[in-house]
Amino acid sequence: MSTDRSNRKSGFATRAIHHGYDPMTAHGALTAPVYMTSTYAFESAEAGGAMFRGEKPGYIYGRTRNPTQALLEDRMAELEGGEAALALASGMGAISALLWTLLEAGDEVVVDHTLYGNTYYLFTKGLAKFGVRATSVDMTDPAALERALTPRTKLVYLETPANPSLRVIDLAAVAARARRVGAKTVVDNTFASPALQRPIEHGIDLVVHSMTKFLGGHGDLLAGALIGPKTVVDQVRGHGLRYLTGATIAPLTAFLVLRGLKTLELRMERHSASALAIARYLETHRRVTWVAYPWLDSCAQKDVARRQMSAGGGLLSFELDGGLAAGMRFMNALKLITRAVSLGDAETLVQHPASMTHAQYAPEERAKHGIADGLIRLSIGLETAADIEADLDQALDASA
Ligand code: 3LM
Repeated sequence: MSTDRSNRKSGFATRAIHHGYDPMTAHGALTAPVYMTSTYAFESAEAGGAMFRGEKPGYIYGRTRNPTQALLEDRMAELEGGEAALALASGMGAISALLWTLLEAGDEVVVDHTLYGNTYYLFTKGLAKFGVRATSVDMTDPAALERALTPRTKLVYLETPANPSLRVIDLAAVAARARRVGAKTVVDNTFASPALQRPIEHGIDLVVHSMTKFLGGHGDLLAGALIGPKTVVDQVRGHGLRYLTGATIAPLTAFLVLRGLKTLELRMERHSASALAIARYLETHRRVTWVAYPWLDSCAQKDVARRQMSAGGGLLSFELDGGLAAGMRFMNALKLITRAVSLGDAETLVQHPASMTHAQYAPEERAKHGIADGLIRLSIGLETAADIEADLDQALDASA
């Protein structure tokens, strides 16, 4: 079905529901088919050979491509405003397939100060084994990034808002500086999702996602994505996915992410509205020492956030008076809110980064990277906001 019946570009939600699929190509089925197949028949022996040589288009084998996956890829490229996309088995699958494809021994990468724990580990421990050097800088200060760039810098990598500190980084400022030394920029857009922020529109080259989170949206799958220039996406499919990782998304998982995308905009609006209300509530609570949320007036990067995001998203972090011990009592006193890692689900989730998602960092590294030991991260779900707030309220009282 064409989503563009006039010259006017369809809105985000319309494209998230319709882009790339015409029911008339599949017996009128409203929902796109799930192709549960590992391999594909060749019309002739010669045709198979031609497909392997890249002379004839078509599907060969399920590790690199499946029609349900292809629809998800078309839709993700459309929503992020990129030329092409690749869907993979997990966020870490997407990140590692990309890095292993683009980097080689002797290359340097510059990464932001605060990254998801396993991404940090991949850069500082994983890639180091293969001769790639990662330098970490505070990219909220573009001058610090500028000083760290060298002629050997191949990639500049960041998350914004960052996990778990919610620091916001100026995408256009990073893109401009990296371009001067010919380095590619990669942004992990998991926290915002394309409904709230599209890094490519700000000059960023490549976007990665953990689709496990807001894009899937229901806590029932693991998946990842990479969006960017077709040449790079093809290269990652042909190397990073095909033989460096084999991190293939399952057809049924691709279907579930497509289903999640249909309600993405609606969910992000609700996640953001509830998270802002709760961030404001926490900020005024006598037991809370500080709250990090991009849409708060107290956010140091609030102007940048408002320039490049359309709402603050569903994540917030805070610390209690009494630090770590008080935080643990608070988490254990929660009744509605679930103690669990991950984020972007319908359920509100709470976790302690220092001992959970960011336990990969050594304690002194966490301190250096702005991940306080007492920091608590909330992923605000889709429940009635007053119920989330009431649970926080009773747990804050109980943890005093
Ligand atoms: C978490 N994060 O709770 P998968 N990029 C970002 C992420 O937050 C994550 C990934 C990539 C969490 C998962 S921690 C044990 C649970 C910004 C994951 C990796 O491979 O799909 O999990 O994505 O913060």
